[in-house]
Amino acid sequence: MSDYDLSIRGGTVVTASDTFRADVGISGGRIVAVADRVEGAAREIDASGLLVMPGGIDSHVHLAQPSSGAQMADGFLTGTRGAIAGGTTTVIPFAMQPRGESLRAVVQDYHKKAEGQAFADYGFHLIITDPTPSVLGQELPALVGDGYTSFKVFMTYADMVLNDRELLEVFECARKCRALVMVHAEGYDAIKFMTERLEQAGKTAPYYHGVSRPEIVEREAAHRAISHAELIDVPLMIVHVSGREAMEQIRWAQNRGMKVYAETCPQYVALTADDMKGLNMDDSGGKYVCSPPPRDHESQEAIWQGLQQGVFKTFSSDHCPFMDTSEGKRNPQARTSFKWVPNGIPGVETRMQVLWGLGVDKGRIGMNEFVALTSTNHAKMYGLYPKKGSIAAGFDADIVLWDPNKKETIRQELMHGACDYTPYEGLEVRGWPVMTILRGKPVCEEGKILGAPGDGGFLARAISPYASK
Ligand code: DUC
Ligand code: ZN
Ligand code: ZN
Repeated sequence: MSDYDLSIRGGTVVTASDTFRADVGISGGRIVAVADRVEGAAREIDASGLLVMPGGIDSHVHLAQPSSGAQMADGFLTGTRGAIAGGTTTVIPFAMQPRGESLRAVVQDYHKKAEGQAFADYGFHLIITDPTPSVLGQELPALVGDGYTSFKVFMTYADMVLNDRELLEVFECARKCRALVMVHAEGYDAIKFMTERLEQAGKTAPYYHGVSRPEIVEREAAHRAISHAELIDVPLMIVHVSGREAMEQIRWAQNRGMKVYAETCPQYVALTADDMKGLNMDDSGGKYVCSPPPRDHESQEAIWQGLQQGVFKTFSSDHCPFMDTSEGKRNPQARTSFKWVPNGIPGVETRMQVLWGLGVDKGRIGMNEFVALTSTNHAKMYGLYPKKGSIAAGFDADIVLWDPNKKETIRQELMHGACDYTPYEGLEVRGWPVMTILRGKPVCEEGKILGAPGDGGFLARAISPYASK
């Protein structure tokens, strides 16, 4: 009998706080030893020259989510296949409540979509679009008790927007049941107004998507959400922050001692509004349409400052993939106006490489910050710690072996999801995942998938320590 099922030997362990040389011993899917020497394993992996980091946790992805006018490119199978190929072992997608439907039914339906399909572990956030008395009084508190401990609300989109009264009611409910509220902060009326004016002027190409929702619109909504949270005295997570304007509102709240947290994403450090250019509908600008939209180089620098200064707790992909075909980005309606181009871009497989390549390799952030931003803080924020998110005895053996010297050019032919393009095509990076291990099982090596659908399981999550006042 071996002492361990698997050992990872000779590597450098990197956690959110430390970097040190150690072997890692794994038994029963868990880390059981982190020591100078771990010997006597049934299988040994030589990690010399590699970094041994916690598997990525991507707490903001959309898989198999219904969307008007276009079908999402990834379900659980292909989306999580991309995740493991990119070094991510846990994802938290959204179970979205269409208006008029019961939250519980939505969650059951979402479980059916995921069951037996996933290559990575997964939890669910909820999306609340219809905060009826029964949703807020019964369904939501019961679901929080069952491990769906966070939910998102929208301040824009006709079919999802909540008005101020509804936001306050939902925040009050979150406070009572200690759920963590995530907010999409963009103001509905301002976007609608801007869109109408642009369309009247014949400005309908994808580029005008960005013009219709400038940073001011995001800043206003962020401030409004923060004010509502202060009124109710509830913590808040503002997701997909795109630039300086909203970030300054968040920093202002944080400096006042408020529990306002923030997330940013690869598109806000690697893309700009110019990527949506091409002034007619046949150009490929739609491939970069997401919300909030990518901004400019000055905004990218602001986001780096926020990452360096701790304004942002998490770096997530906001993976929301649509094909660049008539089924997705170029659907017939989308060709008539930017307002119909489905909002979202793929990114779950490239999130870690973008942050390492542009962040760690360029000296903007350190390796420990990288681990915090891509794994540990997600686990802590969303009730998965101390099961996920670090390399220490007792944690699930979710590990990425990372080659900090491997140069690669991000390109579609390397991808493992179902989407037909990557918005980061041509980006040259140094730093790449060479092996991904899920609960002690190597599931991807050098881009080759070794895992199987169903390797990943559902994670009921604990109450977030960040959600409590
Ligand atoms: N919000 C997201 O979180 N993802 C994609 C589109 C959007 O509006
Ligand atoms: Zn959003
Ligand atoms: Zn999203």
